[in-house]
Amino acid sequence: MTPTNAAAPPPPETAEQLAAFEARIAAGEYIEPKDWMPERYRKQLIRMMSQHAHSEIVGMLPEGNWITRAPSLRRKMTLIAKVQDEGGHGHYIYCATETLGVSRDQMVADLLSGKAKYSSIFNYPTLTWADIGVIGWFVDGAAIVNQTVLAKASYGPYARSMIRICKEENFHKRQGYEICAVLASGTEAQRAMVQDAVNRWWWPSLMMFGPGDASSPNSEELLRWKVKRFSNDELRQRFVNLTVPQAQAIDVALPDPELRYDAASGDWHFGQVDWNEFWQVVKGDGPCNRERLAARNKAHDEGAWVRAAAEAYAARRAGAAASAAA
Ligand code: BYC
Repeated sequence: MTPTNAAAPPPPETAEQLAAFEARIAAGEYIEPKDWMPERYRKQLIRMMSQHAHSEIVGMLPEGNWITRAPSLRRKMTLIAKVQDEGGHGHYIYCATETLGVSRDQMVADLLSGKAKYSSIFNYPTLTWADIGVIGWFVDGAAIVNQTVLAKASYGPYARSMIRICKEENFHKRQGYEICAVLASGTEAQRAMVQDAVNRWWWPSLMMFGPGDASSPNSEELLRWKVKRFSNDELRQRFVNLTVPQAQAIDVALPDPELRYDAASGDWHFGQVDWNEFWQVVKGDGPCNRERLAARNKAHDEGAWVRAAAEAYAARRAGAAASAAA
């Protein structure tokens, strides 16, 4: 849902302004914060980018849950660094979203109240160490497919924030795939553990790309304005095509009896995603929705003293600077 700021309504848009904007998009130009843009473009970006930022922040929770239980010091250090990176991604995207005229306080308030969405994938539990491997492999893998394209989105600050994020996601994916490869060539129990995690995360990972094209109300506008460059279904297919050979390489089965290679299209055909489950999770009724929101609210409440201290420090510095200038 779009965060709301109490601001004066924007002036009416003229046909000339709209035509000039569409021409810039058609010419492949980037739109920058101070450029004129239709109110609808601004709103769509605020919706999508704030959801993306929230996803990065909430996405720290399922993996953060395993930092104390990582099986070696190397794995622990890597996981801490990864979770920290995700926090950084959230901050870049919040900053990019603020350039559209919405405050971070408002975005955070909408997340904490449950009004704003974040990616469905983070409402599933991390039950074993293998889940950490599979999140890196599937979830960061899916994010790379989606975000590499968003690095060419028409809104400059969003596109630029994606460039560094994608570089970091590549490390994340490799560490996850490596965890899976090690487990898959390990003992019988380790093989069973990674197979179980793959079975649980495969379908929710396909849901990350959003509803099928026919049920995606925002796609038409976002594609026309070149925020999205490919449809939800196209990116989902690209992810499946990339991931099947990776699963074969480590001898792990993907839990889809319909999976088969279609030589005519060059695609891996896959079965039906359970869209009832998807909408249930998106509407707040997934396995961990309540737990995730409670954890974010608790962290926010417990961080009140940090925000107060930062504000007091900033006020003191501003006061000192003012006296020095006087
Ligand atoms: N989950 O018209 P549609 C990461 C909503 S984090 C929840 O197709 P759109 C990581 C959608 O918002 C990276 N909701 O929407 C972090 C819309 O509702 P509203 C996460 C979903 O925007 C930590 C409605 O369904 N990536 O990598 O055209 C650790 C209709 O959908 C979902 C991003 O955020 C979903 N999966 O397309 C590890 C990518 N899908 O707002 C890793 C940026 C749809 O109208 N976002 N909805 O009420 C996008 O690319 C697009 O927004 C989407 C959806 C493809 C997700």
